[in-house]
Amino acid sequence: MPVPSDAGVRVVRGACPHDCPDTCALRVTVQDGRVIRVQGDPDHPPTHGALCTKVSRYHERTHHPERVLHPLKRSGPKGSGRFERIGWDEALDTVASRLRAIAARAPEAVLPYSYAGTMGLVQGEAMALRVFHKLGASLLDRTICSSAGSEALVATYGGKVGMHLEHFAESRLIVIWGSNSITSNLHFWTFAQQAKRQGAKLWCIDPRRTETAEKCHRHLALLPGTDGALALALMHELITRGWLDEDYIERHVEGFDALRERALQWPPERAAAECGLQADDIRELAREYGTTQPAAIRLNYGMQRVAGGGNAVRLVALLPCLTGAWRHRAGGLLLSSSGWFKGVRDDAALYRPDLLAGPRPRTINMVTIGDDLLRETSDAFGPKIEALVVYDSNPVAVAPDSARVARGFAREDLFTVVLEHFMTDTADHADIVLPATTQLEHLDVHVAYGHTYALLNEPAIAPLGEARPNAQIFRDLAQRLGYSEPCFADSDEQLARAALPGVDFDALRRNGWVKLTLPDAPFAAGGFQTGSGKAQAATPALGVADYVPPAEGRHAPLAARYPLAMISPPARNFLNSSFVNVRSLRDSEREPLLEMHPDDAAARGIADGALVEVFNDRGRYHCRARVGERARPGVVNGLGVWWRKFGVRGTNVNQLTSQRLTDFGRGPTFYDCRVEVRPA
Ligand SMILES: Nc1nc2c(c(=O)[nH]1)N[C@H]1C(S)=C(S)[C@@H](COP(=O)(O)OP(=O)(O)OC[C@H]3O[C@@H](n4cnc5c(=O)[nH]c(N)nc54)[C@H](O)[C@@H]3O)O[C@H]1N2
Ligand SMILES: Nc1nc2c(c(=O)[nH]1)N[C@H]1C(S)=C(S)[C@@H](COP(=O)(O)OP(=O)(O)OC[C@H]3O[C@@H](n4cnc5c(=O)[nH]c(N)nc54)[C@H](O)[C@@H]3O)O[C@H]1N2
Ligand SMILES: [Mo]
Repeated sequence: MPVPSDAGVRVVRGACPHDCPDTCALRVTVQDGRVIRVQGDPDHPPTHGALCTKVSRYHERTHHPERVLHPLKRSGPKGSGRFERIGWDEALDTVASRLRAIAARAPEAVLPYSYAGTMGLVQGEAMALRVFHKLGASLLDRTICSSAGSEALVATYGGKVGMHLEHFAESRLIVIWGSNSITSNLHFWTFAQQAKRQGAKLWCIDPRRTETAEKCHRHLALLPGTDGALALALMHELITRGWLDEDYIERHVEGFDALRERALQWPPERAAAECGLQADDIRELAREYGTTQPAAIRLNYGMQRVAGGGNAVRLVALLPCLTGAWRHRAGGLLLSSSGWFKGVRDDAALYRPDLLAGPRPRTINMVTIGDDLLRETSDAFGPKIEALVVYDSNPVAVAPDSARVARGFAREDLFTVVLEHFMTDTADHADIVLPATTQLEHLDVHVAYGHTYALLNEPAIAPLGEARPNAQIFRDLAQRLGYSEPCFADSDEQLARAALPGVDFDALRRNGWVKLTLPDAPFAAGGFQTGSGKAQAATPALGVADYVPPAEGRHAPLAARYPLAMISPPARNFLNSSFVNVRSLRDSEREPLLEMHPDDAAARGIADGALVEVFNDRGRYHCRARVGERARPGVVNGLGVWWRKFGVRGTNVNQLTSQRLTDFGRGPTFYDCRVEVRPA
């Protein structure tokens, strides 16, 4: 892949690499080897020429004075952040020899840890998984975000599929459920606004009064983790008022009788008590949802990070099947569109699971890294984790129960390699830091989970300093490990072509993006991706979808000592823990905050702006109280995800969250967390 020349001003086609449903098409302006502007592609329908504040500052991140631009080796105690510069040869030789020595005894003692720092198919897992498969390293269950909802959606529709983003513009009723769209799905919000201007009614279901909730006509601020009860009460009303599409149910829904029986146990009064809502508001939403067509639901992952998150997604996903909303292209539901790409991808060609020789290695869940790094060798667990290779992730900041995570990363006997752009909380704990390129410096291809376009990202500038693309770092490592299969020599362009055999690569090169060819109203006549072609309300293996209350809800014994529920949703100017170190964006967020309702604050003698201690049995976290109506009574909002080292006392909100897993998908329960607050 030739790197473009440095002279003059050029505009290069790119794609936003971040973990966000929008996956924007970019136009990157380069002058004299520097990126001077990053803009949204006006021709790409979902992007519509607009970018979020963060990504329009992407060049500030790439050309940041604190970029890690050379390999580093630790020269102080773990976590001290003291490092010295070394060359690539020394760095790669050290990593290869340590991994080889450990793998010779116990390959599963090596663990890769990665998530979606980049969503690119080339710089994400392609070469990395080939290397770890060949090494026989432990497998990683990549569950930290969406696996509860994803598995639940697959259980219901047979795939991670839903409405087309663009069709929300034609909906008459939109329910925005567990999503702060203006913060985390801005390009959906554009279409919702279009619908609103044409008279559509917008409802928002979110414990927090977000900027999105403020702009909807109605906001139901339910207690976290109670969405399943609300969905059942809506069904109760649809059933008892006769707002069902009996014909659609008869032909295209499996297990409705069992579901009906469940829903009849949830009159609005019962759900109102469980959810902390008014029964009349539930009735009103049910009436509007049951009598308006086309009606659309934008569900997002915010509501599935609780003990019953999977069942809640099953229940909500069944609503449009009961009213026949799917008959219209502007009706139905969107949680994820990523399953639509199945037909054009070839994951086996990319990730080469065939390189896994011998017995299948054990799987470690990334959510429980806090506990797992502290485990000794045992029959049940297998070998103690001796080496960790982290890329595209910042687990010391983003994983739950972070006091334990930090303790694990501080182990002197753990060999830790971190591929990064910056000295994050995780990189501070590395033995070897390897400098990685950013999206502006490497080639990649992308699919999306909030729309149905594949995208290409061309490198805009040459790698800065001695940074290398992830794929190249793993190629270099494979060579030092003596791996001679031809797949370890594949170039980035070969990987890009192998990733998406169903997409015309030359068209991607010409336009920057290609739209998938899909039916307009995918389930108008059923045709779900399940075995039977029906949406599944109940299956023999899973039983009927049901409400599973939060593990740390109001009725949990823990609630006596910790009377407040805490959620920790994304801050608008950060993306998880990315961008926290970009000055202009951090200045907009100012400092770590806990939003509290005035009643809860007054009861504890806490004034707006006071320093508070938020605590539970897992730890304590200090931040500023922001007293106001964004928080509902009984719920506090600790906006995420700050770097610990920018925190008041070197911690962040994950000091409080638990490693407990969801009912589906072995996912995290970040928003199922009880705390108490006192003035610090
Ligand atoms: N600016 C910005 N954009 C982002 C991100 C970011 O950090 N910052 N993160 C990205 C990532 S990783 C993802 S996964 C996507 C999706 O990101 P998500 O993490 O799903 O974020 P949101 O869509 O904002 O949804 C969170 C919303 O759900 C609400 N919520 C919390 N608990 C509950 C509950 O029990 N029930 C209901 N109904 N609502 C609840 C929160 O208050 C919040 O407003 O967005 C991506 N986009
Ligand atoms: N309390 C709380 N915790 C949360 C959440 C929450 O809402 N509340 N959200 C959760 C969710 S939804 C998610 S998805 C996870 C996200 O957790 P992570 O996937 O760890 O996301 P980030 O914090 O953005 O960290 C990504 C890191 O990858 C690096 N990176 C980016 N591109 C590249 C690259 O090309 N190469 C290399 N080597 N590195 C790169 C970035 O510099 C950054 O430090 O966090 C979860 N944690
Ligand atoms: Mo996420």
